[in-house]
Amino acid sequence: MSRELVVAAAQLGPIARAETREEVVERLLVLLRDAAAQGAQLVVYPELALTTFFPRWDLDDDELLTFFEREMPGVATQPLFDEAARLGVGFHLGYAELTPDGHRYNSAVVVERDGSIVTKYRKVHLPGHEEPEGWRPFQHLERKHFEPGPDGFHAARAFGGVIGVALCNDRRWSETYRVLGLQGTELLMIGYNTPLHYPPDPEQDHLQGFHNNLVMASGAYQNGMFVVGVAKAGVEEGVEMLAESQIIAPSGEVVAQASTSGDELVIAVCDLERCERYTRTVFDFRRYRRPEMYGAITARDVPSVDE
Ligand code: CDT
Repeated sequence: MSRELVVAAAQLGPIARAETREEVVERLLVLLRDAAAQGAQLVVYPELALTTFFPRWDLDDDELLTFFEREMPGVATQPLFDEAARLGVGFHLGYAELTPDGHRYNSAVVVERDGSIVTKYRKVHLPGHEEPEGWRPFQHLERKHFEPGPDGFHAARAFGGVIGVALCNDRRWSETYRVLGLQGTELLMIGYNTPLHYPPDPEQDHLQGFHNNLVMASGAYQNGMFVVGVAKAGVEEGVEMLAESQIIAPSGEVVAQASTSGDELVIAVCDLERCERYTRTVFDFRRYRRPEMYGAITARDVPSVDE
């Protein structure tokens, strides 16, 4: 028996600071129609897919808020929702969310093939720094511009399986995959914006692609799930961003990968039944896990080895 879902990772090339929402949505629509023509049932766009990666600047409140969505869908994004429903294709969309009471989150929604929102996720692990640091060639002010997501990781039933969402830096933390794996997640979507240059330790620069695959492939294998990693890539406002969008099977193998750093579809048939090959065998959580041994993972203070 198989349970096949055709998934398209819709990698985006750079988005300019001055690019309008309407212009970006037009690019998203081109990818959506192309994906639908190739049989995709789910199109996964990256993190902050409607704007440039604005945390690279220290912005005043007026300009900062121009990068946020007050509604989802809103006027500019409604055409994407309408066209996806018309085509019978679902999608994942990362965006900056401004709530009615003024909270700012780095968020994503997953929309089913009938146009209904299945789940909304607010990024848990915010990387970078709280205040501008003049020595950096560019900033990474996610910790200034966003609040950490308060809702945690929640799997949802959709697309004939169990899906989960994480965003960018979340993919470097094994807890992300395990918390979702424990809920039975079969397909995890992870949009990312990853500069190739890491100012605190440039020795890591040449390893960005290696680390990207390392964490997502390990997470896929150790939790028996498909992982769809989708980049906003290319040279965006002078900063080179990692491409290498990829779809990874529960075996940890890459089944499809981007070969450019621009707008590109990466498509794979994901048979969600393949997850059980791992979750019923080597990673049968109920049978083999020893949670009573893992208290340090959720304890706030852990005694050091000398205490
Ligand atoms: N967007 C995002 O989370 N990017 C980070 C960059 C490295 S930390 C400054 C990432 O983990 O890819």
